[in-house]
Amino acid sequence: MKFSLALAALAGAVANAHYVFPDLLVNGQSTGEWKNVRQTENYQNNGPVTDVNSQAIRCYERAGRAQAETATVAAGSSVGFTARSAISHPGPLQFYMAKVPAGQSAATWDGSGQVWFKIFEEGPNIGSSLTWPSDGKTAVSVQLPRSLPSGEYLIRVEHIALHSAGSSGGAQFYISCGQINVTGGGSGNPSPLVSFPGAYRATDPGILINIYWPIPTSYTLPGPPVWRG
Ligand SMILES: *[C@@H]1O[C@H](CO)[C@@H](O)[C@H](O)[C@H]1NC(C)=O
Ligand SMILES: [Cu+2]
Repeated sequence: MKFSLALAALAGAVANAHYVFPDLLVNGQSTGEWKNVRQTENYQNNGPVTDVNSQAIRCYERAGRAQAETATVAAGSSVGFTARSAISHPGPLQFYMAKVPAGQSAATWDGSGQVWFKIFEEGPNIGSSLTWPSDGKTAVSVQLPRSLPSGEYLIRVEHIALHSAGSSGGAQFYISCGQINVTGGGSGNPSPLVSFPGAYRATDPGILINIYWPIPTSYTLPGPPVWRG
């Protein structure tokens, strides 16, 4: 009994430092909690994904969740996510998107295959220590490229916590996927395309890294280069 109480207390302490991305933001306005965002496995305990080769690295969605709805968003709009309670670990922020294949819908498509492209990446400011612009934020957003073709997409937010990343498997991935229907888009050709899992290795220099000592003089974001539209 004492043992389980101690474990429960420990779990509580750890959960407080973790976070989830539950609400979609369209032009800064929340559309509701887990409404246009697929409910994640960690929706109660806020815990991270640590295995880059797991299915969870894609959207971390909870088996048996209620189906999310798809939000209509104009190309060029700001789309983002709330972070609950806040991004409380140091690390990079990235956004990816994947176009839903013809004949499928954002509500049910699983996001498999070499379909994901990166639309945003944010590394550290490097000085006498690394500082991360996302630190402490309760919401994060990105502008959708105006040349993005119209249609349904998954949009994936990813914050990688690097405080324990000096040993393999120590990086913590916080992920959500939103479902959007882009209107008024263009004729861009998003690339390069990667898969999740597949895009990352546990040994990537931006994933297996001691961010404290020796103080890094550079930082390499994991994944493909950003598609600039
Ligand atoms: C996406 O937007 C198009 C154009 O307005 C519309 O025809 C289609 O029904 C929408 N799909 C969804 C799933 O909202
Ligand atoms: Cu944490």
